[in-house]
Amino acid sequence: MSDDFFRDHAELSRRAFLRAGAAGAAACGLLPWMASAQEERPEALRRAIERLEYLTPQQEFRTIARGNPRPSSLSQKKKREAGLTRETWALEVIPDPEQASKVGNPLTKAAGNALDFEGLMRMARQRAVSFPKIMTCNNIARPLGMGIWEGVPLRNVVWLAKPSPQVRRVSYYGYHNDDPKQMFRSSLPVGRVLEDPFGLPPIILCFKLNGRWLSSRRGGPVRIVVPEFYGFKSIKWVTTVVLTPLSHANDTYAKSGNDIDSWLKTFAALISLPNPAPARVPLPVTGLAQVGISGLSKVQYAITPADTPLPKHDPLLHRLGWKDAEILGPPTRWGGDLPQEKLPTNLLGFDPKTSRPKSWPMRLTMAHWTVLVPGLRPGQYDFRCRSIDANGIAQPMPRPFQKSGRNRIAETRFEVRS
Ligand SMILES: Nc1nc2c(c(=O)[nH]1)N[C@H]1C(S)=C(S)[C@@H](COP(=O)(O)O)O[C@H]1N2
Ligand SMILES: [Mo]
Repeated sequence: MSDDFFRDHAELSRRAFLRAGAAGAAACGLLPWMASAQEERPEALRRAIERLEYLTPQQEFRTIARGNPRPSSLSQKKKREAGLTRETWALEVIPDPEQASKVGNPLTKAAGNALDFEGLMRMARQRAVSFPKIMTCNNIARPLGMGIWEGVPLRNVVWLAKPSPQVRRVSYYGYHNDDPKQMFRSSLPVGRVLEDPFGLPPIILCFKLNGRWLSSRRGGPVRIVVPEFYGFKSIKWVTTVVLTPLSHANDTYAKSGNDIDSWLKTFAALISLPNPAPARVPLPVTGLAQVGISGLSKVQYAITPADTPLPKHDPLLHRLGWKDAEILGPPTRWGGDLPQEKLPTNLLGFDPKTSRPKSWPMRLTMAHWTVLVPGLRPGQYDFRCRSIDANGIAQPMPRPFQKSGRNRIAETRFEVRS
């Protein structure tokens, strides 16, 4: 696990260095985080912070994909045949073949009125929305990537099909090698598709990520993106939307014991910590916090010598001696390989005049955090970090169940050498 952290970290720093060079960036006043705060930081911490990148370039997302072969690995010719290119993509919106159900105007390839990419782009001119969202698999301790997702609200396409008032859920799946056993399906209540509660962004048919066409590996040409859920609701290579009177979920992911109604949780993870670390020297530490549906008020850390017993009768580690880390504000350079390094305009949650977030940290995204740990004597130690959500609840509460989204308190063993 920690090996992965350090490898990711090393790759990030190399790329950041190649792209700008910290000195050059500083000279142009382009430091990634508020320069005034940065100037007051010790050199080592400043360098660790400068290596952080807020948005993840498409090709650096981690991929979770079923399918043999995976749709993204097909040849260009096969992709064209399968409708996995922008020129050949077509979306069907149909009644549920397994239920007695009707749709006023089904969109089908057979009838020649399936929605093609050009049709989607026509809708996009009027209706496209963009929002920041972190993509995380509920079974994995670290987010897969942080992106700005652009698309057309799914409801606009649902309305084209003239749903009957009996529709209760919208279920959808993607290309699966025409093999029913490989189908990976997800679903939502029809109300969530038609209306956005409490300022949530809409469910979208997504065609751009970080300002560029959605790549085949990320589920292009078009995937569903659901802002408030873990990754399994965001179906890639989407081909079919089913309007069903079924009153319950029929997600494929439920079959493997996953809690398919669980919103994104808040949790903290470590990015970098020197290991082995020099003795009696302050140590720069960086990390990220996923900001779930319950927001984020604090990130805390605790360091314990590896051989001391943990407090008794305290399974949630409330009494570990937690100290506050610093949550970093919004970056001034967003990373993510954005075209011209510019955020898309009309980004939900951002001020259109200044292109700055209206609030911070933003729910359903992430924030970086940092701390300079006072020098330690030689030995083995455990570093832990945890989040406190905006309701004041410490990780792993209020929903500690792993299959509802992994949020155990992260721990990393490290060594201090003289
Ligand atoms: N068609 C399809 N969509 C899919 C999947 C899949 O296997 N097939 N995996 C899902 C799961 S479990 C996750 S966590 C996310 C991962 O998205 P990413 O690969 O873009 O990071 O995609 C989701 N969408
Ligand atoms: Mo997943």
